[in-house]
Order: sequence, then structure tokens, then C-alpha cells
Amino acid sequence: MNKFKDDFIFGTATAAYQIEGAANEGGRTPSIWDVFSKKEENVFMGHTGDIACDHYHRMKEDVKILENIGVDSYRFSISWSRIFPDKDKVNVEGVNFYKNLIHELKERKINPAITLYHWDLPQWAQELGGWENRECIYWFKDYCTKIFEEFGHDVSMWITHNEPFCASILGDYLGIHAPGKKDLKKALIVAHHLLLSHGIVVRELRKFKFKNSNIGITLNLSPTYAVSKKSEDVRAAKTSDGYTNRWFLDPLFKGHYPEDMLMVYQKEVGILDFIVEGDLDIISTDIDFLGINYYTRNIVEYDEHSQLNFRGVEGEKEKTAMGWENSPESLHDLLTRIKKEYTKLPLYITENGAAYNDVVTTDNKIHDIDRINYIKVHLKVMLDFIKEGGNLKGYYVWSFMDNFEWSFGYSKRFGMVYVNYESQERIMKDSAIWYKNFIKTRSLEV
Ligand code: IFM
Repeated sequence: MNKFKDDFIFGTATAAYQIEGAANEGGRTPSIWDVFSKKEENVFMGHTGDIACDHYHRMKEDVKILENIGVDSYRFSISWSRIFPDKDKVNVEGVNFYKNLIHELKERKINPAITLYHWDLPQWAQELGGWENRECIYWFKDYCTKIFEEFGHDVSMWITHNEPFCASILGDYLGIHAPGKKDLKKALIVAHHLLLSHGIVVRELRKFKFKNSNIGITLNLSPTYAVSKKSEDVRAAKTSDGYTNRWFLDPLFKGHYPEDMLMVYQKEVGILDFIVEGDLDIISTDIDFLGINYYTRNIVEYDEHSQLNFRGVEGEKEKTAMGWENSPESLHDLLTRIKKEYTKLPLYITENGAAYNDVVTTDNKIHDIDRINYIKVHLKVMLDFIKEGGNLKGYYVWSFMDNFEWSFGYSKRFGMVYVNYESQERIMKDSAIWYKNFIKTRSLEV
């Protein structure tokens, strides 16, 4: 049978900074992404999220499109600085925006799945040291507690963090995301504090004893393969896997950081004295599900010149507009590994999708057949995994609509819905129409 069960969740996802716009409206103050995107050369053509998809003003129209597609669930993130424009100041207008969004969704029987942190740290928090400062964990806790008080009865799926690897390594080690630092030790401190804040917030939510309340974390995971069987390449692949995957999975599910990576990192930055006794117990607090964002695989080789002695190698498979290989088999490898080595908890693919160079035809259509195929081949792998006994419960296409793709600005289109950034017109691409029909039957023809 090529059919998903009726209770399998089909959804789609976005994030606040990527779609909302209204950067200086409704009492919102800047986040680190507002500041980063306005600094020269950080983002393609100087694009910013100031207007983005103007979702803040078009929320109702957008929810109607979601209803038309027929998704079971919509995953979105909350902009922390809309809720807390300053450290101890709650902004009622911000709270109301999300209250209305949740209401609109629920009216249409769309289940909200909320990401509490999708990289847009308030700039006020950054100025107080940001995630490098252990105190930031408690500012995050205060913000999440407020969110739980306001929306806890209406929301059954919470994601503490989206891709802590990107929020720490891309932002503080590679410098290509906000806040734009290039310091491995700082990145490791940030990663640790993100994970610790995850555990603390999970414990906080449990205190409310809401009836139907599930909480987890979303990791971006990429199976990593050595380019050859040479021992140096195999070692490089192991380090790369530790850097991207195990550094986050191990503390969450095994309650410790991977030994080999502790050695690699301590050799580079000295003793990791920011890991305090008891932290790992908090990080490994029981959760209800694991969210996985999957896009592609990594192929690596030994590189004597890079700090961690590995570098990425281009694979031979067909690529998306991001230059990422379309590699559904690796999703199977990944899911099987998670089940075998880490957890039997429910898994959700909280993001999967592809950017392509979409063309609008003269009759206002977008025939994005490549995107449909990309989604289909990944769904097929998921069905296989489920047939093998895998505990996979849902799938969210990234993204609902074209949006601000971080340092690529608006140059990469991931949406099932096309956004004309001049007029803000939305057009359902063929992929949205395909997804709509697919959700009705839940049957896959590959
Ligand atoms: O756009 C991002 C999203 O914010 C996080 N996951 C990957 C997507 C595509 O790069």
C-alpha cells in the first residue's frame, strides 16, 4: 500500500522573520536578524525581512490559502521581540497577533505547531551578551512561560528550537548567519545554552499540566558519508557527523556529549568549562517527539587546512537551486539510524522541500514539477520507513510560501505558494495543488 494512515499529519512550515515583515510595527523591536541583514554584504543584494511576505498584515488571507491546500497542521514560529520588545516588557499587540493567528487556524481545523525560537533573538538580548550569556536561558524561559500562559490551552505541538546547529555554528562560528561571529568556542557556548534552554523550557511546560500538550526540538540532520574508504576520509566523515549531528543528538538522547568530539573541540578551544554539572540531565529531559529537518546528505573528505580537518565534496546527484543534492535514500539512512541509535519516540519531518528557479507563465501559473518530484520521492522513503516499523507521525513541507531565505535573501524560492514581492500577490504553484490533492487521498503514486 502506498497510503499514509488517516492520522498521519500533513503540514507546511514557515518562520516569523522569513515571512512576517512589519519589522517596526505592532510594538516589535529589532532582532539580531534585523541588525545582521542591514550590515553590508551579509545578505544577497542587501535584502532584509522588513517587509518579507507582509504576512503580519495578510495573515487571514494566508490562513485561507492554508485551508484551501487542506493541511492538517501549520508550523510557524513566534517572534520573541514582538512579545518582549524589551527585557521585562510584554507587548499586548504582539500577543494578540498570534492569538488571532491561532484562532483563525483553529476555526479552519488546522492544528498550530509552534516553534518558540527560529533564530530571531531580540537585539536587546544580544546587547546583554546573547546566547553566550547563560542568563539568556532565563530570558528565554520567561518568554516561553508567557507564551504557554497565553496559548497553552490551544496548542498541542511545541518545538523549543529550530536547528540549534544553524543558530550556533552558522551564526557564531562560520559568521554567515546572525549575529555574524567567527569563534568556535563562542559557538559551542551558544549551542550548549540553546540545548540547556530547551530542557528548562520542556520542564516549564510540564508544570502547566495542559491536557493535550506535546513538546520536542527540531534538529537539522544530514547523513554524512566519506568520499573514499581512505582512513583519513573516514575519520573526517566521523568528525563532520559529530559536528552536525551527534553534538546535538547525543546530549538530548544519551545525556552526554560525544567523547571524540569533546576531544576535537577541547584541542581547539581548551576546556569546555561552560558545561556545568547537572546541565546534561536537564538537556536530556524527556520529550514527546523529535523534529527532523532534512534536505540533503553530506559528503566529506579530509582537509589538512580546515580547522576541524574536513571539507564538503560535491556529490553527483541532481541538485536543487541551493546546490543541494536530491538524495531521498539518505533520509532513509537517517531515519533508520535515529530509530536504532537514539530514540523510538514519534518522529516528525518538520521541514523538507526544495528551492527551484520557478518561472511564472503568462497565464500566472508555476509548473514546479521538480519540487513535486522532490516531495514525492521523500514521501516514498517515509512510507518505506513506516512499513519497516518506523514511528514517523507527520511531515511538513518547507515552505508554505516563498520567503526570506536568510543570507540568500529573496533569491531562493522554497514555497508551494509563489510570492510576488512587488505586489505581494500569492499564487498557488502546481506543487500546492498537487499537495492539496495528495492530502485528500494520502496515496502516493511514484
Ligand atoms: O529557510 C530555512 C529554514 O529557516 C530553516 N531550515 C532550512 C530552510 C531552508 O534553508
